[in-house]
Amino acid sequence: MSKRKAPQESPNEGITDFLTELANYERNVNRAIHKYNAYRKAASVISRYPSKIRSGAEAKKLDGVGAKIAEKIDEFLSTGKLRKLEKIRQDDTSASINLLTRVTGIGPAAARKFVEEGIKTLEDLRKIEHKLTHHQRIGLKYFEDFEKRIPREEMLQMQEIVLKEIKKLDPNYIATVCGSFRRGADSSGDMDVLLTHPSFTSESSKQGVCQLPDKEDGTAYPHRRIDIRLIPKDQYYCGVLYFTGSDIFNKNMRTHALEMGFTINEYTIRRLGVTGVAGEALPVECEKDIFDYIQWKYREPKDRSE
Ligand code: DCP
Ligand code: MN
Ligand code: MG
Repeated sequence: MSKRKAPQESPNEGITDFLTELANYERNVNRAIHKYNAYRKAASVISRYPSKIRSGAEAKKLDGVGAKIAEKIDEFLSTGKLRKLEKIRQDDTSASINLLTRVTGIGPAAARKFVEEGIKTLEDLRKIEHKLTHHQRIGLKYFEDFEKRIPREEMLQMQEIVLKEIKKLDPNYIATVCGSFRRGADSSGDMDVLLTHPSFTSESSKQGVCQLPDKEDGTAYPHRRIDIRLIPKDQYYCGVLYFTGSDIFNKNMRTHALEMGFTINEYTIRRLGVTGVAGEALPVECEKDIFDYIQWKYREPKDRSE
């Protein structure tokens, strides 16, 4: 998974930027996932609003913008900043936790633990490399490269190479590049590859690095992050659906599923009994099967931003 979201062109970029910063703060520092989701949702709906927002009240008409966020928008529009964010930025612990979570493989819990141990910078991390997981070590080594977005053109080249290598290992592999790439994004934070094989029954996940051969003018490409997940065949399409996202789309789809009496996760779709207990995993042969169970019209990956 990637930590950098694609920048979105919008007349309300100032607002969506501060909402995203608040969202990350809630997730990384407070581990308040509901607040994180609320800010993300508000940022997402505002980023698609076509005209410049003039007041909190105007924003509040949008689904996902409540009174508290409207108030912050008013403060931002009249003063050009937010006191809450200014304070957060000045707080040493928050700033350190935020920095460390930018290393892939370091989540909010690990970041807090490091900071409490006095490990606050990338330099500090390098000194305790032996204590890091393999994933974290890769994240630290390629910190700058991994923050760069990957243009679609490069994703296409990487896809060709990765799929060819996989087929070479065994032509029976089934692989799909999911994530923002599958949704048609112009650029991606990483490459999310889902892999299955008719004979595989247990899941595993690997963090890889790839670098395209140098460009014709001799300059080198940055190192890119590849998330490869091996998934049992019977769970493959629930995995493809989940890892195609977006995360907001996934959340909406799950909410609808619950209303229809189903529970969906990255592995299975199951029917909920009257007592709320989930039954056996239902058979799934393609993504559309999952939409059909919950009586939702099929949506192409490019139409799954929310
Ligand atoms: N996902 C999710 N909930 C999360 C994290 C991920 O539903 N908390 C799903 C939806 C994402 C997919 O996994 O689309 C891949 O995760 P990424 O973080 O790689 O997100 P994207 O590929 O969508 O964006 P990016 O281009 O930034 O990598
Ligand atoms: Mn990813
Ligand atoms: Mg991705």
